[in-house]
This record gives sequence, structure tokens and C-alpha cells, in this order.
Amino acid sequence: MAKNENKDQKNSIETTRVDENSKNQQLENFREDPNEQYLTTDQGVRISRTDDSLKAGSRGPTLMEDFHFREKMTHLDHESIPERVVHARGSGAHGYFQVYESMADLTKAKFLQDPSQKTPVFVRFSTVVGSRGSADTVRDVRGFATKFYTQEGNYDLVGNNIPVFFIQDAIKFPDLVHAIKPQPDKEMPQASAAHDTFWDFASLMPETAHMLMWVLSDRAIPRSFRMMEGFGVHTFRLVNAQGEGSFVKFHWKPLLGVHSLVWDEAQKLAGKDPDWLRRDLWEAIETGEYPEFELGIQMIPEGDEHAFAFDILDATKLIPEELVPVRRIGKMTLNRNPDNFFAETEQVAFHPGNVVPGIDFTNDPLLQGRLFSYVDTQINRFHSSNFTEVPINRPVVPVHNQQGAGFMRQTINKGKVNYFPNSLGGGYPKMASEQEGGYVHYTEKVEGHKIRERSKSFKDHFSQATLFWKSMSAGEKKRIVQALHFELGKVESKEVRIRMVNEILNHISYELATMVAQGIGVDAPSIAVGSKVKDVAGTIKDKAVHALSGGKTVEDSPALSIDRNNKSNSIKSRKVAILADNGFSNIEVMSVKQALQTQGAKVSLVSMFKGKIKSTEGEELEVDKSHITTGSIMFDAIFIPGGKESVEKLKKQGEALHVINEAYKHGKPIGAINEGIELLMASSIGQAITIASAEEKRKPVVEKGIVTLQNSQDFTAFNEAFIQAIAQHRHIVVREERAMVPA
Ligand code: HDD
Repeated sequence: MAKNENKDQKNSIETTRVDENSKNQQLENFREDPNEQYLTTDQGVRISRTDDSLKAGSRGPTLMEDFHFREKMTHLDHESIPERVVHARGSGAHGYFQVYESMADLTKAKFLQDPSQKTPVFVRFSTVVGSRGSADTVRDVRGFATKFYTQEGNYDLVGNNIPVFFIQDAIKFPDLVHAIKPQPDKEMPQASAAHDTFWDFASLMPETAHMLMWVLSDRAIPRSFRMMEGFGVHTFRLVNAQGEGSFVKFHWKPLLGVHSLVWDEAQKLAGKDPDWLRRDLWEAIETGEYPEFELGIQMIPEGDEHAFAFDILDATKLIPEELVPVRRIGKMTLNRNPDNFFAETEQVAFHPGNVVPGIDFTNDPLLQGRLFSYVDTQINRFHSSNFTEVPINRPVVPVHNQQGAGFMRQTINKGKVNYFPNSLGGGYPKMASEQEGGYVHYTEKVEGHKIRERSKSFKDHFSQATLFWKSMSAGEKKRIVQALHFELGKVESKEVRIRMVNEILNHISYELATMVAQGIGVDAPSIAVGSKVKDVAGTIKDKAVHALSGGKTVEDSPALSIDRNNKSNSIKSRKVAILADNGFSNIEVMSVKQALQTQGAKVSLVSMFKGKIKSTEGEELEVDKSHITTGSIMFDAIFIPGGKESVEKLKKQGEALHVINEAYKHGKPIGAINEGIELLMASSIGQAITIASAEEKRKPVVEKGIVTLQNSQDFTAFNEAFIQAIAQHRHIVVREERAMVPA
């Protein structure tokens, strides 16, 4: 008895310690380090020669008894496992989460109580549609899945970088995935929604309208995984120790702000560096630029379940931040790259059903269906339900149950008892009371008739799509129209294009429908429809007005816009190229480079060839990248130092001129000093900018995100202006005439 009491105390949730290193220490038991070791077989036998198979004579047949050959070949033959049916391409990182203050009033989840505690996490970012080898920068939703290894077991927040979903009921998920994936007859196109079947489906499914707007916006081409928001999408439930529940929406807010690529750049990157986002994440962590995200929550008291003009169980709706503000409750820092892609990033298995006490589900029919799908698909990937024993998936707390056996079982369960109740095993493993950390489901009252029907409160499909459109900046609107010109422009069926314009887009906005029609060979709609909408109670009102009953309304939501609300003014980890050749000004290069690096930017010297180039002052610098291996698309900003000889050479290099044209076209900041300005004027943007007038010379001049300095050594002022231009990220809107610039 006394022995068991001791054991109980040791096993108590209160005394279970988890810290930042708990997961790493656990993984250490499984790591293999080949350093200074002999090559062996799987059986541990040392190998004397691995370059030749065992043969009967050096030109004779290979012998069956060559165990080393057989084993080596067998492993290769079985190295692949089925890729995820969606979210196949992903990138993972380890880190930790820390809550800012106790959330005990809302939830009893232990990892959300103590600000001094660091809970280990593993995050996997992904694209959705493409296969494992597809490009990172395609237009797509990004998955943002987080596994918290808490002292009460694993909690998975399996979200996306878009706060709503295409469909309302999980039973439509197979149709959605079939429509958006490559067509079944010809397996085309790869990693793209721009084909007939997807837009056919979308045009017939008005509930996709809101999510479509997000997917067509800049959100679907993030500049970096570190610069995008994450969302839990569904309304979940928090439950405190008193058993009181409240509704919650989860958000991840990146501390670097939200930033995107432009479409032309995204497409080119898909060819020049298909690993763009993966590389960016990896390199940031390797160089200590740890990605940081704050966890935010929108709280909805249980009594307000029906207070909105939409249904909070409908995953195609968000709750405008202007109605319910996001409270930032903690921070996640990603600080360690995986050791092995397959063992960790590929084998990690997330599941929205992995919850801990204090976090519970709601009746959102999309969420309910997800609760079935994830384990089901993981059994397809791993051919066994024992995938939970794979190191990356193990909780950092002990697992005791009677679910033994099955393919590849690792755990050796002791004793003859594998059932419950039992007396022969002392009644163990035993049940935990709520106080002992036992999971108790929220006692929500549910009643209803069995019925295959959609709730009436899910009926309004367009109001929030309109709110999104109305909340965009002018530039963002323009890019949504261009995205539709691309996506629908690839649709061969005119019938589908017409239906998209009339049945979907015109219900979102007449302005949008008209602008899109023009680019895709379809007549503009003759009348505006859908500017009014019926709410759940049958009242007719203006669309895109979101109200808490009796409360304030939202007709414009800047929180939805990247341009208007979500940028940061830091240049930390921004990539800047310095274009130079022999005969550059070293003093200019050094001054600008040092100023940028002090602010956390990454600076690379780009020239025609690798090797060294010599400055006018005689210093030699190592070239970081040659033109053939890089391009403007791999940088956030460009700088051209003076130095007559260098600039004269660059003027004759199509590659250098192309970098400037393209960076200009993509809205990127460009800096130039003294003769460097001549290179700008020699490029196609010479027609678009005027550069400093005579009296403005000697101090930096900023025009359309181009920062120049002439006849002056005042680099400090130049650097300040250039850094400010980079902090604004893009200068697209002020470069309207860029259509003239080839790139
Ligand atoms: Fe899902 C993977 C996110 C709806 C079925 N989903 C998957 C991943 C993410 C999401 C991030 C990749 C996890 C990883 O990195 O391994 N899924 C979402 C979000 C949704 C959503 C935010 C809407 C709110 N998903 C959804 C529905 C279903 C699924 C409605 C089916 C009923 N999702 C799956 C899946 C996947 C998956 C088929 C494929 C690979 C996997 O689960 O492990 O089960």
C-alpha cells in the first residue's frame, strides 16, 4: 500500500515536470551518430568492403549469400512510405512555447498555467495540394501544425495560414481534394488550383467563396513560413477547473509581421529554388534568427454562442478581430532544426483529436469529420496504429495502456494482464479522477433528430467574402484580380468561367466580377446582385456588416489586410544583394553592409563570377553568389555601390540590368550611390524615375522606394533612408508604370 502511494505521488500530474529540453532528451535515446564508428549490418556485424558485391569470380554472377548486398538493397527498395494525401510537402522545426500569464480562469490545461514553464513543440509547415517534391512557392494554403509535448500528453493544434476553410461539412472534403488535385485522367497540373476541375467545383459551391478570396490574395504566396499568420480555424472550447466552458478561436501572430511574394516572383522561384520556404526556415534557425509566433485567442463567452450574424460553428466564417479582439497569451520560439527529415518531419503525425484536459471540441461539422480522418490516413501511411511510438510522435510523459501488438510494436508491455477490469494485475493501469488529470469531456447538452441537412445558420456564403474584398488595399485588390485572371484564364471551359463570374464573383462584388470578366474572355455581368442579404432571422440587410447582436458592426476589417495592418517595420533577416564588379567603391560597400547587418539583414555580394573582386581602394572581396546561381527574386532589396570601373562593367551585363528591372517590377527597394545611379538609369527603370534634382544632391533622395545618394559621403543618412525603404518591404503601388519595365 505504502509502495503504491509513493508511486502515485511520483506519477501525479502536479509533480510531472516538462521543460524546454524534455523532448530533445527523449529523442537523444534514439539518435545514431556515425562519427568515428565502423560501418555495420543491421545486425551489428562490421563490414570490410561495401563497393563490390560478392561474386563467383570477379566477372561472375552475384551470390545469394551476400547478406550485405541483400540488406543494403532491401532497405533502399523499402525507403518510401505513402506521402500525405494532402499537405505532402512540409518542413519541420523544434522549439518551445511559453504562456505569458496563467490562463486558469479559462482553461485548466497545465501548459497554459505557469509562465516560467517552457513546453517543447514540433511544428510542421506545409503546402496542401502539391506532392512531396513540388515547389514551395505555389499559390496554395499553407498548413501550420503544432504539436505541444505537454505534461498531460500531446496537444496538436492543426491549423492553416488562412482562418477559414473551403467547405462547411467534412463529407465534402473528398470532393474538394479530388477537384483541386491533378486531374485523374492526365495527372496534371501539379500543385495548382488553376485548372478546370477545381473551378468547376468552386463555381458550383458558393460556400467556397470566402476562402477563395483568401487563396487568391497575397496570403497564399507567403514570403516565408516565418512571416505568415496561423489559425486554428474552427471554434474550439476551453474548459476551466470549475467545469465552465467558453468558445475560442486560436491565432498565431508572427513577430516578423506578415509578408508575401508577388506572383511573378513566386513562379520564377518555383524554378530557380523550389525549396525557397524550406531553405529560408532552415537557414534562419541555423543562423540564430529564431522564428517567433505569439499565440492569440479570441474568446466568446458561452452565452454569446448565437450573438453573431453568422454561426460560430461554420468553418467558412471568421470572427472579425474588430468585433472580438485577439488576446496574445504566449509565445512560441522555433530554435532547432530536425536531425533527420524522414524520422521527424515525414513521420510526425498530427491529429486535431489530440487534446489535453481543458481543451475540447465543438459541433463544427468540419471539425467532427476531421476527428475521424487523421488517424485513418496515418494508418495508411504507417501501416500500423503503432505510429504513435515513433520517437517524434511519443509524448514526453509515460504511456500505459493495453493497446499492445500490431505491426512494428516497440514497447514491451510486462505482465499477463492486458484487459480491464482486472484483479490479477492489481487493477492497473488504473483510471484517473479529474483531479488526477483524467480527461473529462465537456458535458454539453445535445439533442436532435437524425438528419442529413445543413443548418440554416450556415446559409450566407458571401457576406464575409465581400467583407474581405472591401477590406483590401487598392494594391491587394488589384492582385486578387490578377490572380483570378491567371487561375480562370487557365480554365478551358467557358461555361465554368461564366459561372464563376456570375454565380460567385458577382455575389461578392460587382466591381470584382467586372474586372475579372474583362481578363478572361467573359461578358461582365449586366447587374450587381447580392448587395443585400438575409440573416438567420430573415432580416434583410447590407452584406458584409457583421454584428454582435445589439452591439457594434464591422463593415471594414483592416485586420484582414496585410498592407493595412499586418506588416512589421523590422529588416531582421531580410536578404540584400550588393551588385558589383572589379573597381567598386569599398568604402560604400562597407558602410552600407555594416549598417544593414547591424539591423539584422543578411548581405550577399553578387557578381558575374564567383571568386574575388577588387575595389578601387585595392581591397579584395569574396563574391558570395554568381548571377547564374541567383537572381533578384532571391533578395528583398538591391544595392549598387559606386566605382566607375565596376559600374561600366555592370552596364554591359544583361544579368545585372535584369536584376534591377526585375527588382523594380516586384516592388523591391533599390539603393544606389554615386556612379551606381548610372546603372539604374541604364536599366529600363531609367524611364520611370527622375532621380535627384541638382539642389537635392548631397543628401539621400527617396523616390518610389529607390534611395540614391550623389556627390556625398553622408552614408549615415543614406543608410537610414535605405533601411526605412527595406522596412516597408515593397513599393508596388507607387510603381504603377512598372508595366513598361520588362522582367
Ligand atoms: Fe487536414 C493533413 C490542416 C481540414 C483531413 N490538415 C493536414 C495538415 C494540416 C491540416 C496542417 C498537415 C499536418 C502535417 O503537417 O502532417 N485540415 C487542416 C485544416 C483544416 C483541415 C486547418 C480545416 C479547418 N483535413 C480537413 C478535413 C479533413 C482533413 C475537413 C477530412 C475530413 N488533413 C486531413 C488528412 C491529413 C490532413 C487527410 C493528410 C495527412 C494527415 O492528415 O496526416 O487526414
